[in-house]
Amino acid sequence: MKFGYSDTCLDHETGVRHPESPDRLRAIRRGLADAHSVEYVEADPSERERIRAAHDGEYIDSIETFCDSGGGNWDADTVVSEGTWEAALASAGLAEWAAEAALSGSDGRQTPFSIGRPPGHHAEEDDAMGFCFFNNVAIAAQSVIDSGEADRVAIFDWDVHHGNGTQDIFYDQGNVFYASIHEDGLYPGTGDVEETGTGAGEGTTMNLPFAPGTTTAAYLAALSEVIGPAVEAFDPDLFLISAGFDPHEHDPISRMRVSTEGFGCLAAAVREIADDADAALGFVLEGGYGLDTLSDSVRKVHEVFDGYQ
Ligand code: OKS
Ligand code: ZN
Repeated sequence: MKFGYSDTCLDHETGVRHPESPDRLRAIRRGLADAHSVEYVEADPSERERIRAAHDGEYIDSIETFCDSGGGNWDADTVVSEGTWEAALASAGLAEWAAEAALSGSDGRQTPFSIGRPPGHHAEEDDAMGFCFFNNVAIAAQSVIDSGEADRVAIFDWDVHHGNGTQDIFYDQGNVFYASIHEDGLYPGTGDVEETGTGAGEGTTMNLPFAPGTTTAAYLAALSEVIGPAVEAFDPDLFLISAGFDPHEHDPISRMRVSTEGFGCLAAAVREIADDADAALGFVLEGGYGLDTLSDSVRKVHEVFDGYQ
């Protein structure tokens, strides 16, 4: 696979006991070190204009000012350092790259995977939360729509947490479909089955909250029976995966039970959906906090595309 990566994403410092650490990216790269066909692409950071595709201008300014002042706690979970501003722009830029690379992927059709941090799916139009500042996947989706590279984008979020930010940003839009499987009762508490969109977006949001302890098999059944048919009916040009690895059975902050092999199965399932929908496919990293489980699982996704060794 082609991995979007930038050292600048390491400059978002969260402190010694924070699970969303720069070591996550180092672990992923270590895990891929002896795999074939790994290519790293350092995409440009997002332009402020592109961040505006998903965020309020005053909010963007307030993040910049907070970083310039040295940072601190935005909320109890969401920590800012001086390097957060550049890292957040880099992370959004990598997601934009993934969307664009997927859509222009006639050259060998290498599936792009953006491994940026900070993650994005909790970030609202005008607020940071849950370790997220800019909603990387939303910026990527709206940017390729704004540029005319895509008319319709589907997003499937397999992170263990509900992507409240992504859902809200697109809640009233008919050109972006958002589907999430998440652990019921976990942070941030949104993502009820009854949240289905509004106005032009009615029916373009789909939430499947699953009980703690759910295994890979249930995820695969949901993909083949519910999410796959809905994505195919939506008929997107681009299918983006908000790929969090925190539903892993050994992740420290969730109780879901997807195995390392299981993430390979999820990757194969979304590839099949993209193929059936005739849509380009790209992955964008969200959460995942066990360093070994994260790196093993990303490697497993890579192997589904580029062969087992
Ligand atoms: C509440 C716990 C905060 C959890 C943040 C979740 C981050 C994440 N004190 N989102 O996908 O992985
Ligand atoms: Zn998560």
